[in-house]
Amino acid sequence: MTTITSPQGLSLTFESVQLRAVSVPMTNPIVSNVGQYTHWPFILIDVHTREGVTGHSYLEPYVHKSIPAITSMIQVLADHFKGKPVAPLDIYSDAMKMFHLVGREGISLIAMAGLDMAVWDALARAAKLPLVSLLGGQPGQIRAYNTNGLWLIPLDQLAAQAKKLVAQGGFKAVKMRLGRKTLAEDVQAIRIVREAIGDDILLMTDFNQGMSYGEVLQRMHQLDDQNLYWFEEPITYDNLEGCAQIAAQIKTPVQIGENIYGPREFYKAVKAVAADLYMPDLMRIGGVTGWMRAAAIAGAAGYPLSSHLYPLVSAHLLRASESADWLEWSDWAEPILAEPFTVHNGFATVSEKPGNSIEWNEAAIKKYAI
Ligand code: SMN
Ligand code: MG
Repeated sequence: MTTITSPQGLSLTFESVQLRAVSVPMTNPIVSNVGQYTHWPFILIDVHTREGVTGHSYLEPYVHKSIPAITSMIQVLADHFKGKPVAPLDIYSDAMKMFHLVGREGISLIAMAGLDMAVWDALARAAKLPLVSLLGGQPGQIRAYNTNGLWLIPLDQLAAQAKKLVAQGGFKAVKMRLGRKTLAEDVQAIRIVREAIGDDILLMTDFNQGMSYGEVLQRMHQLDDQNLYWFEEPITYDNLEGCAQIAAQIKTPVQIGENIYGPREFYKAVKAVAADLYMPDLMRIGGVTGWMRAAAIAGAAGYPLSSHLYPLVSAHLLRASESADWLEWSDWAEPILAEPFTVHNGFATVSEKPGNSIEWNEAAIKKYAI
Protein backbone atom coordinates (compact mmCIF):
# COMPACT_ATOMS: atom_id res chain seq x y z
CA MET A 1 0.00 0.00 0.00
CA THR A 2 1.31 3.46 -0.85
CA THR A 3 1.20 6.04 1.86
CA ILE A 4 0.37 9.49 0.58
CA THR A 5 2.08 12.17 2.61
CA SER A 6 0.94 15.75 2.38
CA PRO A 7 3.45 18.26 0.94
CA GLN A 8 5.87 19.61 3.52
CA GLY A 9 4.87 22.78 5.28
CA LEU A 10 1.43 23.26 3.73
CA SER A 11 -0.31 22.99 7.02
CA LEU A 12 0.04 26.33 8.80
CA THR A 13 -1.27 27.67 12.08
CA PHE A 14 -2.25 31.31 12.56
CA GLU A 15 -0.12 32.96 15.22
CA SER A 16 -0.25 36.76 15.09
CA VAL A 17 -0.42 39.84 12.94
CA GLN A 18 1.95 42.80 12.70
CA LEU A 19 0.37 46.04 11.48
CA ARG A 20 2.16 49.17 10.32
CA ALA A 21 1.05 52.27 8.47
CA VAL A 22 2.88 54.50 6.02
CA SER A 23 2.02 57.61 4.04
CA VAL A 24 3.82 57.86 0.71
CA PRO A 25 4.10 61.06 -1.35
CA MET A 26 2.46 60.83 -4.80
CA THR A 27 4.22 61.85 -8.02
CA ASN A 28 0.93 63.05 -9.52
CA PRO A 29 -1.31 64.12 -6.62
CA ILE A 30 -4.92 62.96 -6.90
CA VAL A 31 -7.43 65.68 -7.75
CA SER A 32 -10.77 63.93 -8.08
CA ASN A 33 -14.43 64.08 -7.26
CA VAL A 34 -13.76 61.60 -4.43
CA GLY A 35 -11.01 63.60 -2.79
CA GLN A 36 -7.61 65.20 -3.15
CA TYR A 37 -4.44 63.45 -2.02
CA THR A 38 -0.81 64.48 -2.02
CA HIS A 39 0.11 61.43 0.09
CA TRP A 40 -1.22 57.91 -0.22
CA PRO A 41 -1.73 55.84 2.95
CA PHE A 42 -1.00 52.11 3.20
CA ILE A 43 -1.67 49.65 6.01
CA LEU A 44 1.03 46.96 5.88
CA ILE A 45 0.00 43.55 7.16
CA ASP A 46 2.30 40.67 8.12
CA VAL A 47 0.64 37.46 9.25
CA HIS A 48 2.98 35.26 11.27
CA THR A 49 2.37 31.54 11.45
CA ARG A 50 3.57 29.10 14.10
CA GLU A 51 5.58 27.27 11.44
CA GLY A 52 7.62 30.42 10.77
CA VAL A 53 6.15 31.36 7.39
CA THR A 54 5.07 35.02 7.12
CA GLY A 55 2.44 36.30 4.68
CA HIS A 56 2.35 39.91 3.46
CA SER A 57 -0.40 42.18 2.20
CA TYR A 58 -1.32 45.83 2.20
CA LEU A 59 -4.46 47.90 2.14
CA GLU A 60 -4.95 51.32 0.54
CA PRO A 61 -7.49 52.87 2.92
CA TYR A 62 -7.73 56.27 1.13
CA VAL A 63 -8.48 58.20 4.33
CA HIS A 64 -5.56 58.49 6.77
CA LYS A 65 -7.91 58.91 9.72
CA SER A 66 -9.59 55.55 9.02
CA ILE A 67 -6.37 53.66 9.76
CA PRO A 68 -6.91 53.10 13.53
CA ALA A 69 -10.44 51.75 12.92
CA ILE A 70 -9.25 49.31 10.25
CA THR A 71 -6.18 48.12 12.15
CA SER A 72 -8.18 47.53 15.32
CA MET A 73 -10.66 45.42 13.35
CA ILE A 74 -7.80 43.40 11.81
CA GLN A 75 -6.46 42.86 15.34
CA VAL A 76 -9.88 41.60 16.50
CA LEU A 77 -9.81 39.05 13.69
CA ALA A 78 -6.19 38.07 14.35
CA ASP A 79 -6.96 37.44 18.04
CA HIS A 80 -9.91 35.28 17.01
CA PHE A 81 -7.85 33.18 14.57
CA LYS A 82 -4.79 32.69 16.81
CA GLY A 83 -4.02 28.97 17.00
CA LYS A 84 -6.45 28.06 14.20
CA PRO A 85 -5.49 26.52 10.85
CA VAL A 86 -4.51 28.89 8.04
CA ALA A 87 -7.41 27.89 5.77
CA PRO A 88 -8.57 31.05 3.99
CA LEU A 89 -11.99 29.77 2.94
CA ASP A 90 -12.83 28.78 6.51
CA ILE A 91 -11.36 32.01 7.87
CA TYR A 92 -13.57 33.95 5.44
CA SER A 93 -16.75 32.12 6.48
CA ASP A 94 -15.91 32.36 10.16
CA ALA A 95 -15.19 36.10 9.89
CA MET A 96 -18.44 36.68 7.99
CA LYS A 97 -20.34 34.93 10.81
CA MET A 98 -18.59 37.17 13.33
CA PHE A 99 -19.73 40.20 11.33
CA HIS A 100 -23.40 39.21 10.97
CA LEU A 101 -24.43 41.59 13.73
CA VAL A 102 -21.84 44.34 13.45
CA GLY A 103 -22.33 44.48 9.67
CA ARG A 104 -20.42 42.74 6.90
CA GLU A 105 -19.48 45.64 4.68
CA GLY A 106 -17.25 48.65 5.24
CA ILE A 107 -14.47 48.26 7.77
CA SER A 108 -15.40 44.66 8.58
CA LEU A 109 -14.84 43.43 5.03
CA ILE A 110 -11.84 45.71 4.47
CA ALA A 111 -10.11 44.23 7.56
CA MET A 112 -11.07 40.73 6.49
CA ALA A 113 -9.71 41.34 2.98
CA GLY A 114 -6.34 42.53 4.28
CA LEU A 115 -5.99 39.47 6.47
CA ASP A 116 -7.19 37.15 3.70
CA MET A 117 -4.56 38.39 1.24
CA ALA A 118 -1.78 37.88 3.79
CA VAL A 119 -3.03 34.43 4.70
CA TRP A 120 -3.13 33.31 1.05
CA ASP A 121 0.41 34.68 0.67
CA ALA A 122 1.59 32.61 3.64
CA LEU A 123 0.05 29.49 2.07
CA ALA A 124 1.65 30.19 -1.31
CA ARG A 125 5.05 30.74 0.30
CA ALA A 126 4.69 27.53 2.31
CA ALA A 127 3.77 25.68 -0.89
CA LYS A 128 6.74 27.35 -2.64
CA LEU A 129 4.40 28.49 -5.40
CA PRO A 130 3.48 31.87 -6.83
CA LEU A 131 -0.05 32.72 -5.69
CA VAL A 132 -1.37 32.35 -9.24
CA SER A 133 -0.13 28.76 -9.35
CA LEU A 134 -1.64 27.91 -5.98
CA LEU A 135 -4.95 29.11 -7.47
CA GLY A 136 -4.51 26.81 -10.46
CA GLY A 137 -3.18 29.31 -13.00
CA GLN A 138 0.31 30.15 -14.23
CA PRO A 139 2.64 33.15 -14.02
CA GLY A 140 2.84 35.18 -17.21
CA GLN A 141 1.66 38.39 -18.80
CA ILE A 142 -1.41 40.52 -18.27
CA ARG A 143 -2.27 43.64 -20.24
CA ALA A 144 -2.16 46.79 -18.16
CA TYR A 145 -3.35 50.39 -18.40
CA ASN A 146 -1.73 53.30 -16.64
CA THR A 147 -3.89 55.04 -14.03
CA ASN A 148 -1.14 57.16 -12.45
CA GLY A 149 -2.42 60.60 -13.39
CA LEU A 150 -4.79 62.57 -15.62
CA TRP A 151 -6.87 63.67 -12.63
CA LEU A 152 -9.05 66.79 -12.73
CA ILE A 153 -5.94 68.96 -13.05
CA PRO A 154 -5.57 72.19 -15.06
CA LEU A 155 -6.07 71.51 -18.77
CA ASP A 156 -2.64 72.85 -19.71
CA GLN A 157 -0.94 70.07 -17.68
CA LEU A 158 -2.77 67.18 -19.34
CA ALA A 159 -0.77 66.74 -22.55
CA ALA A 160 2.65 66.40 -20.90
CA GLN A 161 1.28 64.07 -18.25
CA ALA A 162 -0.50 61.87 -20.80
CA LYS A 163 2.73 61.43 -22.78
CA LYS A 164 4.62 60.55 -19.61
CA LEU A 165 2.03 57.95 -18.63
CA VAL A 166 2.27 56.19 -22.00
CA ALA A 167 6.08 56.22 -21.86
CA GLN A 168 6.12 54.79 -18.31
CA GLY A 169 5.69 51.24 -19.63
CA GLY A 170 4.99 51.35 -23.35
CA PHE A 171 1.33 51.48 -22.37
CA LYS A 172 -1.36 50.89 -24.97
CA ALA A 173 -4.05 52.29 -22.66
CA VAL A 174 -4.37 55.07 -20.09
CA LYS A 175 -7.17 56.39 -17.88
CA MET A 176 -8.27 59.99 -17.46
CA ARG A 177 -10.87 61.47 -15.12
CA LEU A 178 -14.02 63.24 -16.28
CA GLY A 179 -16.75 65.27 -14.62
CA ARG A 180 -15.37 68.78 -14.88
CA LYS A 181 -17.78 71.68 -14.31
CA THR A 182 -18.88 71.96 -17.93
CA LEU A 183 -19.24 69.69 -20.93
CA ALA A 184 -16.92 72.02 -22.86
CA GLU A 185 -14.12 71.41 -20.32
CA ASP A 186 -14.52 67.63 -20.50
CA VAL A 187 -14.51 67.77 -24.31
CA GLN A 188 -11.39 69.91 -24.27
CA ALA A 189 -9.66 67.61 -21.77
CA ILE A 190 -10.41 64.58 -23.96
CA ARG A 191 -9.16 66.40 -27.07
CA ILE A 192 -5.89 67.39 -25.36
CA VAL A 193 -5.22 63.87 -24.08
CA ARG A 194 -6.17 62.27 -27.41
CA GLU A 195 -3.85 64.58 -29.32
CA ALA A 196 -1.03 63.83 -26.89
CA ILE A 197 -1.36 60.02 -27.01
CA GLY A 198 -2.50 59.56 -30.61
CA ASP A 199 -5.28 57.40 -32.03
CA ASP A 200 -3.77 54.00 -31.24
CA ILE A 201 -3.82 54.27 -27.44
CA LEU A 202 -7.04 53.26 -25.68
CA LEU A 203 -8.53 55.90 -23.43
CA MET A 204 -10.45 54.79 -20.34
CA THR A 205 -12.40 57.46 -18.43
CA ASP A 206 -13.64 57.71 -14.84
CA PHE A 207 -16.40 59.97 -13.45
CA ASN A 208 -15.71 58.87 -9.85
CA GLN A 209 -19.41 59.14 -8.94
CA GLY A 210 -18.96 62.90 -9.03
CA MET A 211 -22.11 64.08 -10.80
CA SER A 212 -25.84 63.68 -10.24
CA TYR A 213 -27.71 61.04 -12.21
CA GLY A 214 -29.40 63.53 -14.56
CA GLU A 215 -26.25 65.54 -15.21
CA VAL A 216 -24.03 62.59 -15.91
CA LEU A 217 -26.55 60.88 -18.16
CA GLN A 218 -26.69 63.98 -20.32
CA ARG A 219 -22.89 64.33 -20.23
CA MET A 220 -22.44 60.71 -21.31
CA HIS A 221 -24.85 61.10 -24.22
CA GLN A 222 -22.81 64.13 -25.28
CA LEU A 223 -19.50 62.22 -24.97
CA ASP A 224 -20.74 58.92 -26.38
CA ASP A 225 -19.08 59.41 -29.78
CA GLN A 226 -15.64 60.37 -28.42
CA ASN A 227 -14.09 56.93 -28.96
CA LEU A 228 -13.68 56.35 -25.23
CA TYR A 229 -12.93 52.79 -24.13
CA TRP A 230 -15.15 52.90 -21.06
CA PHE A 231 -17.05 55.26 -18.74
CA GLU A 232 -16.28 54.34 -15.14
CA GLU A 233 -18.52 54.93 -12.10
CA PRO A 234 -20.90 57.47 -13.64
CA ILE A 235 -23.09 57.57 -10.52
CA THR A 236 -23.15 56.56 -6.85
CA TYR A 237 -21.71 53.06 -6.71
CA ASP A 238 -24.70 51.36 -5.11
CA ASN A 239 -27.36 52.86 -7.41
CA LEU A 240 -27.49 49.66 -9.45
CA GLU A 241 -30.80 50.40 -11.15
CA GLY A 242 -29.59 53.82 -12.23
CA CYS A 243 -26.39 52.30 -13.50
CA ALA A 244 -28.33 49.66 -15.44
CA GLN A 245 -30.44 52.37 -17.09
CA ILE A 246 -27.30 54.27 -18.08
CA ALA A 247 -25.61 51.13 -19.44
CA ALA A 248 -28.71 50.37 -21.52
CA GLN A 249 -28.76 53.85 -23.10
CA ILE A 250 -25.08 54.59 -23.62
CA LYS A 251 -23.01 52.91 -26.37
CA THR A 252 -19.64 53.36 -24.63
CA PRO A 253 -19.19 50.44 -22.18
CA VAL A 254 -19.96 51.27 -18.54
CA GLN A 255 -17.40 50.02 -16.01
CA ILE A 256 -18.05 49.67 -12.25
CA GLY A 257 -16.82 47.57 -9.34
CA GLU A 258 -14.18 49.32 -7.24
CA ASN A 259 -16.69 50.06 -4.50
CA ILE A 260 -18.56 46.75 -4.54
CA TYR A 261 -18.33 44.96 -1.20
CA GLY A 262 -17.91 41.21 -1.47
CA PRO A 263 -19.15 38.58 -3.95
CA ARG A 264 -22.78 38.82 -2.80
CA GLU A 265 -23.01 42.51 -3.70
CA PHE A 266 -21.10 41.71 -6.90
CA TYR A 267 -23.74 39.13 -7.75
CA LYS A 268 -26.48 41.72 -7.17
CA ALA A 269 -24.79 44.13 -9.60
CA VAL A 270 -24.46 41.42 -12.27
CA LYS A 271 -28.08 40.36 -11.73
CA ALA A 272 -29.21 43.98 -12.09
CA VAL A 273 -27.28 44.23 -15.40
CA ALA A 274 -25.74 47.33 -13.83
CA ALA A 275 -22.70 47.56 -16.14
CA ASP A 276 -20.93 46.15 -19.19
CA LEU A 277 -17.58 45.66 -17.45
CA TYR A 278 -16.47 45.01 -13.86
CA MET A 279 -13.33 45.91 -11.91
CA PRO A 280 -13.30 44.65 -8.32
CA ASP A 281 -10.95 46.14 -5.76
CA LEU A 282 -9.20 43.57 -3.58
CA MET A 283 -9.81 45.56 -0.40
CA ARG A 284 -13.57 45.71 -0.93
CA ILE A 285 -14.33 42.48 -2.76
CA GLY A 286 -12.91 40.46 0.13
CA GLY A 287 -9.26 39.72 -0.69
CA VAL A 288 -8.22 36.70 -2.72
CA THR A 289 -11.18 34.63 -1.52
CA GLY A 290 -13.72 37.33 -2.36
CA TRP A 291 -12.04 37.98 -5.72
CA MET A 292 -12.10 34.34 -6.80
CA ARG A 293 -15.79 34.10 -5.93
CA ALA A 294 -16.60 37.32 -7.80
CA ALA A 295 -14.45 36.17 -10.74
CA ALA A 296 -16.48 32.97 -10.97
CA ILE A 297 -19.67 35.04 -11.18
CA ALA A 298 -18.19 37.37 -13.83
CA GLY A 299 -16.85 34.42 -15.81
CA ALA A 300 -20.14 32.53 -15.73
CA ALA A 301 -22.08 35.66 -16.70
CA GLY A 302 -19.59 36.48 -19.44
CA TYR A 303 -18.45 39.86 -18.13
CA PRO A 304 -14.84 41.03 -18.70
CA LEU A 305 -13.06 41.50 -15.38
CA SER A 306 -10.42 44.15 -14.73
CA SER A 307 -8.79 45.14 -11.45
CA HIS A 308 -8.73 48.27 -9.27
CA LEU A 309 -5.47 49.31 -7.53
CA TYR A 310 -3.37 46.51 -5.86
CA PRO A 311 -1.54 45.82 -9.13
CA LEU A 312 0.84 43.16 -7.78
CA VAL A 313 -1.72 40.85 -6.19
CA SER A 314 -4.42 41.66 -8.77
CA ALA A 315 -2.08 40.48 -11.54
CA HIS A 316 -1.90 37.03 -9.91
CA LEU A 317 -5.69 36.95 -9.63
CA LEU A 318 -6.41 38.15 -13.16
CA ARG A 319 -4.21 35.31 -14.44
CA ALA A 320 -6.49 32.95 -12.49
CA SER A 321 -9.76 34.57 -13.64
CA GLU A 322 -11.82 33.19 -16.52
CA SER A 323 -12.76 36.55 -18.04
CA ALA A 324 -9.59 38.54 -17.23
CA ASP A 325 -9.46 41.88 -19.01
CA TRP A 326 -7.23 44.79 -17.85
CA LEU A 327 -4.85 45.30 -14.95
CA GLU A 328 -5.13 48.80 -13.49
CA TRP A 329 -1.46 49.70 -12.98
CA SER A 330 -0.30 52.30 -10.48
CA ASP A 331 3.15 52.79 -9.00
CA TRP A 332 1.96 54.29 -5.72
CA ALA A 333 3.26 51.42 -3.57
CA GLU A 334 6.59 51.28 -5.37
CA PRO A 335 8.55 53.26 -2.73
CA ILE A 336 7.72 50.71 0.00
CA LEU A 337 8.29 47.57 -2.09
CA ALA A 338 11.64 45.82 -2.45
CA GLU A 339 11.32 45.77 -6.25
CA PRO A 340 9.27 47.87 -8.68
CA PHE A 341 6.46 46.10 -10.54
CA THR A 342 7.24 47.30 -14.03
CA VAL A 343 5.27 47.22 -17.27
CA HIS A 344 6.88 46.68 -20.70
CA ASN A 345 5.08 47.15 -24.01
CA GLY A 346 1.87 47.50 -22.07
CA PHE A 347 2.18 44.17 -20.27
CA ALA A 348 2.90 43.37 -16.63
CA THR A 349 4.41 39.99 -15.81
CA VAL A 350 3.44 37.87 -12.81
CA SER A 351 6.59 36.63 -11.09
CA GLU A 352 7.44 32.96 -10.64
CA LYS A 353 8.63 33.56 -7.08
CA PRO A 354 6.63 31.98 -4.25
CA GLY A 355 3.86 34.14 -2.78
CA ASN A 356 1.90 37.16 -3.96
CA SER A 357 5.02 39.16 -4.98
CA ILE A 358 4.90 41.59 -2.03
CA GLU A 359 8.33 42.10 -0.40
CA TRP A 360 8.94 45.13 1.82
CA ASN A 361 11.59 47.80 1.56
CA GLU A 362 12.15 48.13 5.31
CA ALA A 363 14.25 51.30 5.11
CA ALA A 364 11.51 53.05 3.11
CA ILE A 365 8.82 51.82 5.51
CA LYS A 366 10.74 53.46 8.37
CA LYS A 367 11.02 56.66 6.36
CA TYR A 368 7.31 56.89 5.55
CA ALA A 369 5.97 55.46 8.83
CA ILE A 370 3.03 57.27 10.45
C1 SMN B 1 -9.44 56.17 -7.97
C2 SMN B 1 -8.41 55.48 -7.42
C3 SMN B 1 -7.84 55.94 -6.24
C4 SMN B 1 -8.29 57.08 -5.65
C5 SMN B 1 -9.33 57.77 -6.21
C6 SMN B 1 -9.91 57.29 -7.38
C7 SMN B 1 -10.13 55.74 -9.25
C8 SMN B 1 -9.58 54.61 -10.05
O1 SMN B 1 -11.48 55.58 -9.07
O2 SMN B 1 -10.40 53.88 -10.58
O3 SMN B 1 -8.39 54.49 -10.21
MG1 MG C 1 -12.39 54.46 -10.55
